[in-house]
Amino acid sequence: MKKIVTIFLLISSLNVFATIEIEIQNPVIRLTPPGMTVTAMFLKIINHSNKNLKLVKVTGDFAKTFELHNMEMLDGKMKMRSVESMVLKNKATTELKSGGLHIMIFDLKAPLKEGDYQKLELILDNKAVIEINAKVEKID
Ligand SMILES: [Cu+2]
Repeated sequence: MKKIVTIFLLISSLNVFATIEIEIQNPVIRLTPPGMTVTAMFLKIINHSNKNLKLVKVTGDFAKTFELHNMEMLDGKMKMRSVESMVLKNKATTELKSGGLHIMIFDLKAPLKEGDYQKLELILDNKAVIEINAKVEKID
């Protein structure tokens, strides 16, 4: 039963990507220790279109606040700060990864469980909404 659901989600996601020419790979949410309500999310976003696009917003029901973050060197230390948008260059892959660009998730409504999927929406500057299912994983 579980397998059928997963396959269906995959097909419906592919349809969305085909229309807007954006491909999402390996969306993962970092598993948090018990009691922690802040985490981060990583993924690869491939812009197959001829236009540069921007990721401007992330939403989801499982947490209260989603922010776009980047890491920067400040006084010799890596610090993260929120950014207004992330450029998705045309015909290129934008990688959100630990130590770089990432999506910050605040105020989780329930503890995350390893292997679970959480639904999110990525919103682009051209108003495209990309629905994704991100897997909760242990990430260093
Ligand atoms: Cu952050």
